[in-house]
Amino acid sequence: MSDFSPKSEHKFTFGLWTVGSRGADPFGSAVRPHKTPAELVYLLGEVGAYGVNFHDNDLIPIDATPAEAESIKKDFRKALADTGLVVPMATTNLFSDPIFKDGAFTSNDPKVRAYALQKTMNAIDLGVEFGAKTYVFWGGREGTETDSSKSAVEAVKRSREAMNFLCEYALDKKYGLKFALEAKPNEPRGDMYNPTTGHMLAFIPTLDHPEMVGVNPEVAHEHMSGLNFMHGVAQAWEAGKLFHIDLNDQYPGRYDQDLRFGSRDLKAAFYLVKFLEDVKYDSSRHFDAHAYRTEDFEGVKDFARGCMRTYLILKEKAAQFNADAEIQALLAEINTVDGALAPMFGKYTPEKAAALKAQAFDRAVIAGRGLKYERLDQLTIDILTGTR
Ligand code: GLT
Ligand code: MN
Ligand code: MN
Repeated sequence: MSDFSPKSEHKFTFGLWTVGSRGADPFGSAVRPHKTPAELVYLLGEVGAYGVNFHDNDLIPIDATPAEAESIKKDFRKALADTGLVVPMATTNLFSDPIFKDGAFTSNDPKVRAYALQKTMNAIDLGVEFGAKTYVFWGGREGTETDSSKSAVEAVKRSREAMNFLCEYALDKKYGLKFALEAKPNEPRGDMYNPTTGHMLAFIPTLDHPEMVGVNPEVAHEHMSGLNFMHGVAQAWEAGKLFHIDLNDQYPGRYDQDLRFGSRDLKAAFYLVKFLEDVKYDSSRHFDAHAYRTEDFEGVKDFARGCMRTYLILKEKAAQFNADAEIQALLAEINTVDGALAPMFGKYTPEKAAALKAQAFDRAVIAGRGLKYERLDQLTIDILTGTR
């Protein structure tokens, strides 16, 4: 029997807002009672998570007095010590309070932009106090319903100015933080700026400190756009920018579902896990998802255990795929090596260009070869369904 129990080496983390979600949606109120941050840490300890992440206001309500804040922090710190959970990531809530109704860093109102910077600096201090090494930015309200209201170019400039300011702040304080930008195409705004991981990857090199800024791609957010999530993750990885990842699931073309990891598109989840394991991704595997609204807190534990279990099952399936002789033979056949052509590839030289131009290609013969991808895909299905 395989062991699918989570261990610290897997770096499975959950946000306080994930297991703490009370199941409210735009059509109905909360179905689960409030749990304190400390209670949620004990819940995560019980299911075997490695770490917990938070927004400033998941931990400390926006209107808490300094005394209340201290007491919450004390209980939270004790829960972390009791369970051994760590805080690898923290973030700022720049979307819930009405002040952010038209954005935070991209708001037209300089008072809102200034408040967003102040709130983020305080939240960074709080995250660092609990040991966070990665700081996530999700611009939940950075967008529009009507493009009559804002300049999209100005929004990019304002976003850049805010990120540059906050990078300098973290450097000034010697926090050793990495920033991870999280994209989403829409919801809660009609349209959001920097809507995909690809947009974020294009934005980062325009910053003053691109080396400390990467991405936090989320499965659901790219599936909402109809994109292949693993491809975006691979591009971020190749660029050295995969600092963090939000795992969940999502049907394309729907509202933000935040489903249990792997519960909707098992095949996409398989390719993602296989990718992360093949490249030896070593940061948090953060489940940014919610239990169904039908669940009580026992169901929330089922949900959290399910996220981790599915990941580990798919990790085993990936190892099986890599060890499968027939699959590897097919892959070797597909990835042919042609020694005669090798000298024509790579960095341009006029000689290579001339050699390529002189080369004869038999298009019909080359195109006539079947690639056996049907067989390869069915073998993948056989592995995923446990029939192989
Ligand atoms: C919010 C959002 C998530 C983000 C979180 C970080 S908050 O739940 O839906 O995708 O990662 O701000
Ligand atoms: Mn997320
Ligand atoms: Mn989401």
